[in-house]
Amino acid sequence: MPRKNELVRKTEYAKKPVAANIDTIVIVCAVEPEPSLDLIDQYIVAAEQLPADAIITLNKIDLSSHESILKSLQSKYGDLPYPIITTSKHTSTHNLDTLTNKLKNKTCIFVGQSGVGKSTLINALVPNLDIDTQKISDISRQGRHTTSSTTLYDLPLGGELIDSPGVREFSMPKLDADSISKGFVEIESLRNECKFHNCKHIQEPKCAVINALAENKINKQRYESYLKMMANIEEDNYQ
Ligand SMILES: Nc1nc2c(ncn2[C@@H]2O[C@H](COP(=O)(O)OP(=O)(O)OP(=O)(O)O)[C@@H](O)[C@H]2O)c(=O)[nH]1
Ligand SMILES: [Mg+2]
Ligand SMILES: [Zn+2]
Repeated sequence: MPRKNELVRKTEYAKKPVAANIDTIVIVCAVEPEPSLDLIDQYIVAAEQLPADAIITLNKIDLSSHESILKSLQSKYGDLPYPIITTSKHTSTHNLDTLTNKLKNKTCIFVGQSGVGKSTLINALVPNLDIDTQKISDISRQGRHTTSSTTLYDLPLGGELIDSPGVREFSMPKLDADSISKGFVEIESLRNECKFHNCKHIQEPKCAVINALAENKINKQRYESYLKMMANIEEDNYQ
């Protein structure tokens, strides 16, 4: 059947479609294992490219130290069009209604590091489900890659939730500079103010993004993620 979009992951040997016809990417982070901010930015770029909405959930907020992690997420993403929803399996109804409202009648994929609680959240949202979940390792404090395949479940109120295996890093297939900058909406929104229409916002003169950065109007970590992703394409081009 024709697909309106396709989320693709790059493995060592091939491009691998993960899911198709996605409306929303739910980027699940947790207090533990601690979020990888680079990974969140990569998923946001993927969402903008599909295109699909992105929601960030900070799970396990029953754990102490959740405040500083929430603060850092808010300072990085608070001004961007990606809602941040806090959740926890230990405060039974905690924000699950808010999440359900955003997900209903949509096809949503849950993505993120292993052990953040993707499967646990889906178990809580879909009655009578019993997807396998597993405690994170006591030693490494990382997940154990419990979910090994991508599976779609129906949401009772309408819509579909897709559980996916946790990733160490999400490797997107090679992207061109244009797709990367489109994935950083705050950078893209300044493009028309740069001197050069094809500005890459790296070292060009009269670049509105570099100016905005100096005035703290763009988050520095986001800009650094942007540079890292841009550097990867440059490297690929040389190979
Ligand atoms: N304290 C706490 N633990 C949670 C919460 N949500 C999930 N967990 C625990 O975190 C561990 C990992 O949860 P999973 O649902 O298996 O995580 P996952 O993201 O599906 O992991 P993979 O399938 O490996 O990608 C389990 O022991 C869960 O019980 C939460 O809100 N609070
Ligand atoms: Mg899982
Ligand atoms: Zn620029």
